[in-house]
Amino acid sequence: MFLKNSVKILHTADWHLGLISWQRLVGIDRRGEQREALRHMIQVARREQVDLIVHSGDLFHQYNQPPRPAIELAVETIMQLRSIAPVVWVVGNHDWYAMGALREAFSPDVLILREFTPVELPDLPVTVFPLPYISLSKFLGGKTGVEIQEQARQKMLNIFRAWERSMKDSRWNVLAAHFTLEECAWYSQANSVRELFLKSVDFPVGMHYGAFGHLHAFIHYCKSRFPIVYPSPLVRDTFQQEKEKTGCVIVDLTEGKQTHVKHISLPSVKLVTVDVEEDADVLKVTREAEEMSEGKEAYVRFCVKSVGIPLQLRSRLASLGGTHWQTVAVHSVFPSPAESTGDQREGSMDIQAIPELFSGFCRSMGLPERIAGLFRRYYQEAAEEEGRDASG
Ligand SMILES: [Mn+2]
Repeated sequence: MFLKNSVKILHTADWHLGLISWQRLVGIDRRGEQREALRHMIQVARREQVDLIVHSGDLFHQYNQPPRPAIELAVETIMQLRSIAPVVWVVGNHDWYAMGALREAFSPDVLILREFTPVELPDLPVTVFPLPYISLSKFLGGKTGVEIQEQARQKMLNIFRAWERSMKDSRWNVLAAHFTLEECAWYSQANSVRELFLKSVDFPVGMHYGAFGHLHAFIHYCKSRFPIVYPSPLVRDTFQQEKEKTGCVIVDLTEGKQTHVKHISLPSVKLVTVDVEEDADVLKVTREAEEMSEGKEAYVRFCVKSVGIPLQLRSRLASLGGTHWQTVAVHSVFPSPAESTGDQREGSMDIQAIPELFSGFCRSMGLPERIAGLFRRYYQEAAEEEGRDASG
């Protein structure tokens, strides 16, 4: 018989308790939604009879003191989970400053990992290798400049080498990290200037599972020596995640078998984008939002195909809502001739569109046409200057 047999883990991350979304227009407190999702997560942990719960960071949203109700929800949930199985929490980028307020909140048997030191769990054949979030400049002691990714990589490799001494054949080695895996760096949360990117090839041999957090999506990366998983966030916090899953994962580690990873969706509010023509009929737009939310609770964003949205239309759209849905954002999207697709559409525009965009902005703000004219002139001059430089 093997010492380690099998172990079942509930892996979660990115709860962002305290999150208030879409503050520019309305400010939606997501606490109710988060509470509901967590209530289900506790049921999942109980039903699956998990042996361990790993939280891979961003328990809280606020960098500073999280609001009291968020702390209460965190403590309540963590303590309930703790009654089912041991809880390990690896600190994420959003958690650092909240720690001060929390040191006393959790019972000492909730393991809060803030250092890169491996921890052998006392009652389970599991060793956790923690990588709590640290910014690039902090990791390198304030150093900046070129090749900082490479410098950071070397330093990280030294840590991994030291870890190898803590790896035992008789235990499950679980990497718990709040970082971007370079292979997944195309996700929107990744930022190579501020953040250290990890390469899967660098991780020490002998790891069994990578419990990651930080990228807000369900990602099951299988091209490394062991599965690396981002379990998805608790709620969708931006419209870029409109199509992404939310929830947690159940991981089955069994001796002699392939690691089994199962995503569990938890209830969360739908996000719906409705495209609107500049001269659209508001009734028709309302019907469309109604249909697209499919009778489910939804937060709706209107994307108006126009350079700058007339104030009246903006406020009409902002006030729309139904029994299940409400408007949380009104955006202006530049209508491109080759209808771009996907989430990049807000950023994709022709450079010549900028004066148009600005004059649309002036109209909607009630600024005199003269200002738009001046802008157009200086913009053209700058563009020509730039052209001369390029050819010379
Ligand atoms: Mn996060």
